[in-house]
Amino acid sequence: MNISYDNEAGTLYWYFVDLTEGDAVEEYECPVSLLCDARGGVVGIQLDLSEETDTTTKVKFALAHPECQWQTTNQFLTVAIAPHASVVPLAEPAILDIDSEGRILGCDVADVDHEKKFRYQRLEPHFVAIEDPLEELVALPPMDEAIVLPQVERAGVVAIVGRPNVGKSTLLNAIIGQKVAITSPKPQTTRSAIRGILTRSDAQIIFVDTPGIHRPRNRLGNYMVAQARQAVPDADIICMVVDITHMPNELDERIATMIRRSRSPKILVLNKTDRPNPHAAECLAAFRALVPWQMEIAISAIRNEGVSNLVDEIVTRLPQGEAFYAADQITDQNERTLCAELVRERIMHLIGDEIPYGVAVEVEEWEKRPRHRYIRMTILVEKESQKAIIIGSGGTMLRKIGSDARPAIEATIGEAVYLDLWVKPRTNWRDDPSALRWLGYRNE
Ligand SMILES: Nc1nc2c(ncn2[C@@H]2O[C@H](COP(=O)(O)OP(=O)(O)OP(=O)(O)O)[C@@H](O)[C@H]2O)c(=O)[nH]1
Ligand SMILES: [Mg+2]
Repeated sequence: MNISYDNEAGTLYWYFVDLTEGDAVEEYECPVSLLCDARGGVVGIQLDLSEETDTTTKVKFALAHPECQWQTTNQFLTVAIAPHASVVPLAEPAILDIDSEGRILGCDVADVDHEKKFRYQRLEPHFVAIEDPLEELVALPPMDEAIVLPQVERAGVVAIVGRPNVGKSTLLNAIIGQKVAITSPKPQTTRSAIRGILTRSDAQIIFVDTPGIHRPRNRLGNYMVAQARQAVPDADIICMVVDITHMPNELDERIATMIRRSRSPKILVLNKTDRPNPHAAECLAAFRALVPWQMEIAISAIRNEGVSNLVDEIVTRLPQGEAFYAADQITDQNERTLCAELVRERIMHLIGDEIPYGVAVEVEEWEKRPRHRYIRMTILVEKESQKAIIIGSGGTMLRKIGSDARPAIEATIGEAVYLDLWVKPRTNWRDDPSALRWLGYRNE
């Protein structure tokens, strides 16, 4: 295996063989993710070959060095030097080098963010110098400090599932004590599974907040529901959150059917108990009948009532195990994603009707300047007419979105921020596979 990193160009070169000039005769672009360990160090890459017509041949011929574990599932080629804890999709595709027999020799991955999380220390023993003197291999910054994992008796993953708008993300934030997931009165706010990590002296719990399970009407919806479904089999404990002020509907029944298949303990979380509810007894009986629950607990996520009891009950049911994350890590999302989400949250709150469902926000620039961090984001909408609504007359709405989001962003990154928002239409992006991939809405 032959790995190098050009610090200046921010490009990672990962070759499965020792290349000689002329070996590669063809190039091919494909989506790529970095595989990271619990500390955010890069330990592998994952190439998405699903769009390549001749994938099977190429995968069959993919060469692997004895040191790397490699597996191909669902048209993914995964190459790692150590077990990974998270998969981080990159915006830029990987460029694959293919030889005359169609074998993948390796790839280069541009635009790799090395500033904070994605460090290359674990790869360093595999690094080789780049021979071309013009492409000097710059020494990598060392990790700030060795991260010590906390000593705990129990550790595990808890999936938080439920239909849209029942308060799953509000619950996650209450548990973690900080905003790690955006919330809004509109259903389908959460789009991707989000990890919130709670470390106590006795246990580390990795909560996975999931998108509300609904009937999808586009590819984005398919992605969201798949994200929720995927969280269930991986979970050591499943919390189904319900809104106790409503009777269970067909979606609750579908979710119940899905979680019944799991052998993990299942907890019924009855949320919104702060609301008046004359039919509470009836609703409770109906929810109890859905699944053979290990326990049930009534909470008000918004008032943080019953939440610590829920956490205590979860800890007693966690398997014994070692911590996975450093004690101060509270989420697996990177700062940029979280900041883009905070802008989307403001849009969910400020803009009516269907428009927010067709909005995506991406960070285009993230630059440290003398007095502040300059952050440029694009708000993607589906139509020109929606662009006008987001901007508002004389730009008032866009300014309002920015001024509402900025304090939350500053609190998250701990720096003064200059937020520069732009709006761009991209027709029907929610059904456009390449746009979805670009925005990071793709399943592993
Ligand atoms: N009254 C009351 N409202 C709550 C409570 N928990 C959440 N909410 C509100 O319910 C709405 C939906 O909350 P979210 O946390 O975004 O719900 P979600 O289940 O994550 O929704 P999706 O991400 O769309 O699946 C928001 O307006 C919350 O403020 C609660 O305990 N009581
Ligand atoms: Mg949510």
